[in-house]
Amino acid sequence: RQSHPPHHGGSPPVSSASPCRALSTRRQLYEKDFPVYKQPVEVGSFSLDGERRFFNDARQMRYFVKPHPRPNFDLRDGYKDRFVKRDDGVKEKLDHILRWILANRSKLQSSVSAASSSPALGVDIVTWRGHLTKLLTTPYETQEGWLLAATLFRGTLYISEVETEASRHDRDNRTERHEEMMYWGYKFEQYLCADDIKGSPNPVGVVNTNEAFCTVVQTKLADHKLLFSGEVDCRDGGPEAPAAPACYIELKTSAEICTPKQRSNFHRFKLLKWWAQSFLPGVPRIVAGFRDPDGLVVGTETIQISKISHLIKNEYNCWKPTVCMNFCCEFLSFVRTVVREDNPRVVHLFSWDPHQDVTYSVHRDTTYCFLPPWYVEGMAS
Ligand code: 0WD
Ligand code: CA
Repeated sequence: RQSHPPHHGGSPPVSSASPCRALSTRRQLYEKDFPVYKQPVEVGSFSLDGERRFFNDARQMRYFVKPHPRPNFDLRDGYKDRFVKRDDGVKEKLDHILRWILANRSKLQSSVSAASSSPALGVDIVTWRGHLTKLLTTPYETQEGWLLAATLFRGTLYISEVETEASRHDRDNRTERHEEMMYWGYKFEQYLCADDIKGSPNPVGVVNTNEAFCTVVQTKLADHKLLFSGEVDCRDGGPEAPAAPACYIELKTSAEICTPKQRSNFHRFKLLKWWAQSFLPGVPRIVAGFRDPDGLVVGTETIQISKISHLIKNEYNCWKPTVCMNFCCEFLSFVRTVVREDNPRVVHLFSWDPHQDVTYSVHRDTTYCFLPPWYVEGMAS
């Protein structure tokens, strides 16, 4: 049995008796019943254009076009001459979501009473879907830690990621091969997506990773009312397609699977990340492209999110969806217990490294502050 600090020496992971300073990420603590997770409802969407400008509409929505069963997509095509890459040194924090909230405040507040104890927005947590994905996979993560900044403002907790030193180092030291492989996922999207409902993909166009279509969903995890946004690759534009988010399709690429060992690793590591990311916003399926080492897509497969838990059941020592969801839920409870001061100038920085507990530090009027003045002032008027 692993040793761990005495202040949370057993279940429950957060002690209510003494002020809690840390949260355990040990898997066994979270092997409980699956928590209540309400069907996510899309409350809106927004778009970012080729220059990363925000639009309060769905102009960047794309439509899925079913590929040939044996496609011959060359994912390397255009990397040198038809690629506009987003500047990932620019940290946008929650800005786009905050813009969306200000523009759509009336839609959110309408159902909320004027009682001062309830959050003015009618939600407990605002964040990116990607940050929640990291929380879901934390009990199984052995490589990369994270830093999450939290601020309580008008009764709502905002959670925004801070880049770790290690991640900054990796970003500054990517190999040319890695840089190119990061392009492959976007190129795959271009082969499968049309800009118009009756259009066709344009594989000779420019890939611009500034462009994004993001859904905004509302849901509830146990007693946490969540509002989050996530980037969506495309939708099913057919006449039978269900309403959003059920019509959305996530596109992924992965190395071709040739051996039982590769299949097992795919189930144990990649499917965990894929499941967590799409389960959160209620995206029901993934279209995966399997590529060879030269970036040629040799086959595609549709994966239903609801079938992933069955697919992995035969893997020894595999991940469990309930552990992911219970950990995320306990982390949000932990944050809400710790962060009590309602103040846009205060940040609690939650920090986690693999094989460690989650800990935090408090920062007042520092560069960790992430709620911009235009948002704080916009919410006051
Ligand atoms: O720290 C972050 N992760 C931040 C993300 C900080 C500030 C902004 N963002 C936002 C961007 O506005 C972007 O549009 O990330 C948005 C996507 O958010 P998400 O859906 O919550 O992120 P995630 O689920 O991690 O990624 C979804 C897709 C990725 O697709 P794949 O299939 O590779 O998972 O969004 C892209 C990527 O294509 N992506 C990003 N785009 C912009 N900025 C980022 C990022 N930092 N990370 C992933
Ligand atoms: Ca994708």
